[in-house]
Amino acid sequence: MTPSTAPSPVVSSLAAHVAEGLRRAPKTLSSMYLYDDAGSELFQQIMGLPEYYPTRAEYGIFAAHGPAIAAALDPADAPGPLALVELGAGDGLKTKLLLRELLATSDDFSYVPVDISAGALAGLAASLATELPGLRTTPVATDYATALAQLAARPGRKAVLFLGSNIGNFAPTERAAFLAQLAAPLAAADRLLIGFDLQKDPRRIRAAYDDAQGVTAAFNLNLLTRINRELAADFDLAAWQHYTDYAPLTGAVRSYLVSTRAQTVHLGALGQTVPFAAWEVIHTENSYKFTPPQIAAMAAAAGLRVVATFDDGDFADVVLAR
Ligand code: AVJ
Repeated sequence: MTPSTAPSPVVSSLAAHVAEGLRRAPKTLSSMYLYDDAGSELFQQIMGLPEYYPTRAEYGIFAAHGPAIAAALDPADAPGPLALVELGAGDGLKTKLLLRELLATSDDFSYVPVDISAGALAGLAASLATELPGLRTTPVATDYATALAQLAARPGRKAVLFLGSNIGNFAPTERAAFLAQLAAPLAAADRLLIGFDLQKDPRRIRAAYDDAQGVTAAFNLNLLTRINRELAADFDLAAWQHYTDYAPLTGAVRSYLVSTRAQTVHLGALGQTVPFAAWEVIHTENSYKFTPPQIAAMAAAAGLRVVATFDDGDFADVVLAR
């Protein structure tokens, strides 16, 4: 197979990551790799599902409190141009509410959407060009690690958005480290807005990750399709299932790909053969749910103070500062 374009850093890290993750016990793959262009499209569909409440909850919070959120991100007395940097921007549907607000109230601001999916970013840039033609937009297609390094090097006032409970993907130790890295480059007038999905009826949470139409299953299974394509592997999609559970004691939703029979998978690009026992799983995603006291404790541990909280009982958007 002759690739038509040079592999991006994200693709070559897929190879290293899969090689390592499938040697672990339990076998584990990072949810970061769920978002190839097909995966990003499936996630768009997930956001519209009746069971998947977080996107609608956060959209509702932005629709109800747009002016107050904008004011918390862009304090009236703060000098200089503002860059709104969004990690994991996706389709930007919720963010557009804030962008409209800031365009009306802020005299000099620009938008820097960061996403791992170039396809999702291109769609976002195109929709912004028609819907908010006055907005200066600089999309960046990269992963969080690179985005954090760029953030630290960026001069000028900034407000960082990390919406949609993307923070729930981190295991607790990684989460604390990530928050500390987000906090480090913040100056006094800079802000950080994080969306946290809250602990609630466990059945509602579980249903959000195991929808009746099977879109979430397709999203998770797409990881195997991606590995087949990009790493010349031979996962038999008919022998894998999506499974997810919610543990109220830890707040963790965990998603898995389950091998429905004993099988051996070849990863051509890695020269690696991986055996799976019947019903062995690959852990593919964490989606942690939080309580308000946990959120306060995490912020404090990262050296951040809470500027404002917008909480509808299902979801909380928290504005933080150093
Ligand atoms: C985009 C990471 C916030 O964990 O809720 C949705 C991804 N996975 N359904 C989440 C997801 C399965 C989503 N985040």
